[in-house]
Formats: sequence, C-alpha cells, structure tokens
Amino acid sequence: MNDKLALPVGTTLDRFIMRKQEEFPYASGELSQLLRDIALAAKIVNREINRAGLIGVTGAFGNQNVQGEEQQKLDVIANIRFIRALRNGGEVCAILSEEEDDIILTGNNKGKYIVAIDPLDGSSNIDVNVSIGTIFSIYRRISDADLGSTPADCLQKGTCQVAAGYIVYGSSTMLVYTTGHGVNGFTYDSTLGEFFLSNPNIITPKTGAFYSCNEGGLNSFPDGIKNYLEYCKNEGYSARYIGSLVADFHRNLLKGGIYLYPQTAKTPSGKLRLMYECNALAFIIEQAGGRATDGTKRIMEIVPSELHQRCPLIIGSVEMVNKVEEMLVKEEALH
Ligand code: P6P
Repeated sequence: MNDKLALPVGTTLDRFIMRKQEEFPYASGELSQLLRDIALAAKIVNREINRAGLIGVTGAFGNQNVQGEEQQKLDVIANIRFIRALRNGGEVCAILSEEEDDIILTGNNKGKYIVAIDPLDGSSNIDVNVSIGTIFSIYRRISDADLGSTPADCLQKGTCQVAAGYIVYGSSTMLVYTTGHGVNGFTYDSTLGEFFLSNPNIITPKTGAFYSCNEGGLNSFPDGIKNYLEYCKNEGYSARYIGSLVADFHRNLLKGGIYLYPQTAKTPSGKLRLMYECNALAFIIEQAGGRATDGTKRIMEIVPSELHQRCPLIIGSVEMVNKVEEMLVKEEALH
C-alpha cells in the first residue's frame, strides 16, 4: 500500500513524520514523537560509530550478553543511547533490547508504546569498518496503563507492529521505516544533523540475482535449502554476504535478492531473533512487496513465547522466497 501523500525527495524526516501524521485525524502525536526520539539516538550512535577508532570504543567490552555473545563496546554504548532516548522521550512504557536480559520498564506508565530493539546489529564488523545497523519494532501496549506494563506487551506477534525500521551505518547512514503505509528511506547529512527523504515509497523487485547466506553451515542446512542454494548457482546468481543483516537486507531490498539464515546444527532454531530482528524486517519487506518466512510460516504470524527467541529467516524478493518454499515443501513431501 503506497502513501496517499507523496512528499518530495529532500523533505526532512521531521516534516515527513508531521505531514504523515496529518493523514490520521485522530493521531495525537505520540508515535511521531517516538520516531523522532529514535532518529535522535541514531544521530548520536552514528557519531560514535564514525569516531570509534579515535575515541577508543572499538573492540570487546569484556562481557557476554544474554545471547552468550561477546558484547562489543559499541553494542553497550548504542544500547545506553537508545534506552536513554526512549526513556527521556516519554512515549515508551517498556523496552525489549537484545543487550538486556529482561524487559526494561521505563517508568513512563502512561507511555502508549513498546519498543523492541537490536541497538547495534553486526557489531563484530565494527573493528573492520563494515556496515552495521540498528533494528527496531514499535508495538502499542496492551496492558492497562494504571497497572503498568507486563511481559505480554513485549510478546506480541509481528502483525501487531505499528511501525518498524532500521538504521544502516554504511557508506552513508540511512534510516528506513514503515508505519504500514509503504516504506521510505532517509539519508543522514551529518553537516546539517538532519535525515532527508532520499528513497520514497521503496518497492522491492519481485526477483533478483543476489543471494545472501553463510554457506559455512551448508552441511547441516535442511535439504530444501541446500537444493535452493544449488539452484542459485545454476541460475548464475551472485553470492553477497556481508555478515551484517541490516547491510545484506538493505541491498536486497533496493536491488532484489534473498537473505537466508536457516536452522543449522549449531543454531537449531536459527540464529536471528524474532522480536527485534526478524519481525521488523519482515514488516518492512512485506510493505515493500516482498516476503519473510521461517520456512514453514510467515514470520509475522509466529506467536512469541520468549523475549529472545530465535527463528530461521528467509526474506527478500517474493519470487525468490516462493522458490525456497517450493523446494522445502518438495523435500518435505519426500520424507
Ligand atoms: P554468521 C550478526 O551477528 C548477525 O546477527 C547478523 O547481522 C548477520 O547476518 C549474522 O548474525 C551473521 O551470522 O553466523 O554468518 O556469522
């Protein structure tokens, strides 16, 4: 579904958010303000990423997060920056962060929204200057404001998202988001401290020639995935895998392509997290005309049971995802 109101390239993010809010007569401005809060934190994190090598914030922090993954210093910094911006913004009653074991209650009991966030995804790439990203989902709270936020607020299906987006800190820094009315991309001009509309109404190509997958896990992939990867090679597709989900996703969104992180022996439920990686990108890709599945069901239909649960992810151009699904079903029928 595309936007009713087409705004020109060069529109600032602030003006874009304001003009889009005008399309909803009953909107009271909290979601708009929340998007601004996220953009503010992104500007701060962008600055620290760009100076990481100069201010001694590269490398490992020395802790492991709830995922058992080595936290990088910038993981911790980004987590602090986004949590602070969301808490101070006042619109959010609870935050689910990849870097926090439990839900963070912000104390804003009147806050209407929940944010699930991966503050800095792909952080192992920071020290080698490869693009990294932030991924976020926004949900409306379902708990009673007077009784305070509950875990159920943070365990909603992807179809309940009211907004989702990512920031890719790459050759340029871009914020891409949807509120369910199309997908728009904004490029950051650090000299002005503003995001400007650069990619209005993004529609992802129905097919593409890029496939993104860590084939190091090939031997333990499901047969249908193995068959699809063989198909990609026979079709002459190009393997493009940066090891940074947001960067791989962003390229495939714009150019057409598919990203696959299936279940493996090492990661039997897949590696990526449903609540703050897969759901957000699934919302975006569907709004742009693509698809996202775990191999058996639509990502946004998965009913969450744990805050940090993982799921296999197959996401990108609709015809490519359909082909994977076809091969998985065919293999399933043989057993
Ligand atoms: P592997 C980064 O840790 C991440 O979550 C994604 O950004 C990336 O696509 C994937 O994991 C890389 O995982 O197993 O290929 O190193």
